[in-house]
Amino acid sequence: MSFSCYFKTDLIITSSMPSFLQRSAILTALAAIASSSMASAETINLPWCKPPTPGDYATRTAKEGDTVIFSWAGEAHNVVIYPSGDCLNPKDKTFISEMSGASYTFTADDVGTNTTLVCSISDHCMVGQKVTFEVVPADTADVEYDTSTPGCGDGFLGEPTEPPAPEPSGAASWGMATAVVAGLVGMLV
Ligand SMILES: [Cu+2]
Repeated sequence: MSFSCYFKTDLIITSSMPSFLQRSAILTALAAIASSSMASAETINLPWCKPPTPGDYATRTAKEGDTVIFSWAGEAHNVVIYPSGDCLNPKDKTFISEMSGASYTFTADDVGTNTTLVCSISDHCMVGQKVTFEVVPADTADVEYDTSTPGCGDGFLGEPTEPPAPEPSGAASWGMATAVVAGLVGMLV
């Protein structure tokens, strides 16, 4: 009686082990695929000015997880998200910063939308201190970045070469984690 019980338990263990190991192996492989298929996030350094002659920053593309850093010297500016894309309509605005080095990391919620950042000081937005990003998914390959400005110098991609450093932001890592989870769920379904 006791022998038969032991035998039965042994069978259950040996038959359930492989499926557990296979599951782990599949999940590990999926995680690797999800992370390798994601394009790496860019840091977009953008000089931020009131255009010397009225004009807008060209509408440009960024992907989820990318961070844009606005820098300026001298004249006071700020960075505020205007969901309306209209200088005269601040509805649901999000204040980012009034310090040079202001940064914003595009989130999963921004994907498929136009995210417009403006300077809300005086008439700055009205004369063109306003930039719109069309936000594409994090795994988009070959995004063409535009770091031009309407008259205050060209920006560049990569880490800032001098202070101020970007403000700490949890948005980048959160966006990254969301993308990995979303990728895994997509593959499992
Ligand atoms: Cu300004």
